[in-house]
Amino acid sequence: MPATVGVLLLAGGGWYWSTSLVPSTYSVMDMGYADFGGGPEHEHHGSTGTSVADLTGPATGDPDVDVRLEARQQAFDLASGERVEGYTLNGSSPGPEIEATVGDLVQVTLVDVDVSDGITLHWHGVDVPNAEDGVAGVTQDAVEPGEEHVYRFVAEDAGTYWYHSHQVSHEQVEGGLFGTLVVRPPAAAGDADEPADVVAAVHTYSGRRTIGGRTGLTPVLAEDGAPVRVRLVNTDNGPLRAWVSGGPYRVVAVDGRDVHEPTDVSGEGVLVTAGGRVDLLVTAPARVDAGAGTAVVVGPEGVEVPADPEPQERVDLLSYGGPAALPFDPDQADRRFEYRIGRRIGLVDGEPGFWWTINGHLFPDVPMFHVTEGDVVRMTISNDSGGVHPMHLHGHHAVVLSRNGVAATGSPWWVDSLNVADGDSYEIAFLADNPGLWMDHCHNLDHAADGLVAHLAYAGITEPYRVGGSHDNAPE
Ligand SMILES: [Cu+2]
Repeated sequence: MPATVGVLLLAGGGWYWSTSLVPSTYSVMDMGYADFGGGPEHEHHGSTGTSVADLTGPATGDPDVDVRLEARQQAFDLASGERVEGYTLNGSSPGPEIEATVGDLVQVTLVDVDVSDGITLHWHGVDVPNAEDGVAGVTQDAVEPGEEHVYRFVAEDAGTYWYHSHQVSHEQVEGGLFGTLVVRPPAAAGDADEPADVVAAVHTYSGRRTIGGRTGLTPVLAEDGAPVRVRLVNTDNGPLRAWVSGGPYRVVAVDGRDVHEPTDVSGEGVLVTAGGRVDLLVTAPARVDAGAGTAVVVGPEGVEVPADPEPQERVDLLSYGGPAALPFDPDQADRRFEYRIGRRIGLVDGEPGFWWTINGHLFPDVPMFHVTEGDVVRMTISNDSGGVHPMHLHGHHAVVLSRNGVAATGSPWWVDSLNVADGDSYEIAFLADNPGLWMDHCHNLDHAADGLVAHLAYAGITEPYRVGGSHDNAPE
């Protein structure tokens, strides 16, 4: 090969290599390229405007729920006794179950006792004000050992939620730095007619599937014939397939939003998106299996409910339940975005690999979705990457309009976490009603760490935080 050609090739390769590098510290506002979704364009590197740091919950007022969570990196015993290496909150994983009633001011003081990478807490599915969202380098700095951070927000929507670290999240969440949050409607507080209620957070610790940190069976006492609400929370990276034995059941809520006119289900299981929640209403005696030998068994003391084999079919939320009016008109969309997930060979941060792409682009050269407060936004999320991607937009709930061209006909299907299987294409819509800077990423946290991350930015927002930097902020 002539020397000049070799030099040119080397120079070309060097250019690709250097443009793939991720700076050691940067503002996510400067990532990638602006995408205005066909709507009005605005200044998108604004130095004036409202700072993310100022978009807090109520600064004053006595909290109705006041929790202090101390995070440690340690070996600990699961509720079922097995010893694992990971992270705890107040000495256990999952951390404490936080309970609130709609309208409550929730205050959580997060203390990093000895987690050397630093920590945060993200309120998954709770559409909190931006500064309470708990994303290191985006909405706050990571909380370092010896430091604490106070989160304050009003619990506005009843439902099943969870909280987890959003600093080095692919390690910390898998290692157990999470817990659940349940917000109940005011009428339910102390109402004897309300069904019994159990939270079933499914998590795999070092290869051990658990419910509430327990391998095997989790008994829940209930009289024969009593309705029981089982709140499934999928805290793992992959989709959870659950099913019910012992009689028909109903899917009464998805991602913290009630299903309208749910109907009885038999012979079908449910899929819970990674990061997502599905609330089931079962009648005792019943058994809810979450795979790998884990199950919640509901009934009188000592009851045994044989497990049916896992059904082949699963409830299709596209057509389940009855339709209801939406709070906005998706046909009057102000912006339309595409979030097309693929995979190709290339360089990310100088490393050759077979990387996820967004609209054909590799991290960090990915779209920044820009909106203005009040916009009705449509987004098509499609996946041709060979993997499953649980897509999670922070700070908003979106309604599913269609899958693979088939329009939704059931209850409005609201999601904060949507399982997008390989080959699938979903159209969703949401109202841009929560100003700030929000992650819009894959909740298979290993995929996020590999660059399947974009952001939604509102006009007029400024970003004081930096990924990297002196706090080593590393949200993924
Ligand atoms: Cu993914």
